[in-house]
Amino acid sequence: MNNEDFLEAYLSDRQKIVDEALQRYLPDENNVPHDLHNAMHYSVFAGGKRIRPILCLAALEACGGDMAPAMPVACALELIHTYSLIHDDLPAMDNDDFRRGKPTSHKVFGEALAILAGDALLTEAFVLLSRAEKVRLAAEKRLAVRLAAEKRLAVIQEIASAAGAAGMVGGQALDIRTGKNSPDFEGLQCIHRLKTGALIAVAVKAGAILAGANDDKIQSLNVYGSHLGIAFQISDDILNVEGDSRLMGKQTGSDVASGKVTYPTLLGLENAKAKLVEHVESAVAAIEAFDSRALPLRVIARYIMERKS
Ligand code: GRG
Repeated sequence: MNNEDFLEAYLSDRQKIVDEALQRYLPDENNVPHDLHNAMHYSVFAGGKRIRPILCLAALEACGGDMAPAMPVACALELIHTYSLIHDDLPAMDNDDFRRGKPTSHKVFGEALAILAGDALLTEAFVLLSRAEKVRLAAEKRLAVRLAAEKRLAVIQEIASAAGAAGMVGGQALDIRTGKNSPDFEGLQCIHRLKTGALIAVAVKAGAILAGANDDKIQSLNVYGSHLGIAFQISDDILNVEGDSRLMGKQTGSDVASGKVTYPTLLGLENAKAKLVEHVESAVAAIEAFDSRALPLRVIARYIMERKS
């Protein structure tokens, strides 16, 4: 199997596992209040790629960890990501009507409910993070293993700070404040290291912590995740310039039209592409010492460079 076929099979298998877990973990759509639960389900199952949970599981796998007890953590990352997109699309922020080819949450449910659906997803993520997944090791013995409390706490702290004012929310605030104010390259890197990079980097780091990896490995994976996070944002900016709007499920060209400063507008398209390659290569180099169990992380890094949506 070549790397491309491997990646396709790997992503589709992991997406299926994550989707099944999300169906199990998310409060039932029929719960009261119906419209709130409907709005939560609408955005969680609107066709996301599940890249953050997949990265968490791939890092775990690279460190020899067991996937089942980590599923609530992987899914919590997706809930936080989904909340951030719902709020990012609001009229007070990016005011976007479409995401993933579908009307955005506030277009379907109204602004107030979209805000609340985002709030509820963020809160639900911490319900999941603090929850211990029971894993039946042997059906007849009904054995259960739970994530050790200290690992769970370390992961909760890492994810909370990556999602909050020192991470994603802080990056969004910087972006809103300085985005159009022509930030220089350093300013742009700072915004995206926080806004997009922090959650991607912590997804990888959480996987390593859950697997019980040593400090060296956690550090290497953190470097991998940080480069990948920036690479992800650069590729998103490039797709906004030359991506296929049908594959993206949203209008392309919006960054230039709105005068937003992005990697391509700041560096030029070719230099932005070169930066993307640089970050992907640095990510892959950071995990050079890992064995073949890190193959998914290596191919995902290449995928970030070549993705079409
Ligand atoms: C509102 C607190 C708050 C934060 C919003 C991440 C973010 C912060 C906004 C998203 C802006 C954006 C489009 C950034 C580009 C990179 C990115 C996060 C793309 C969307 O992530 P994907 O491609 O989405 O993983 P899917 O649809 O696959 O889930």
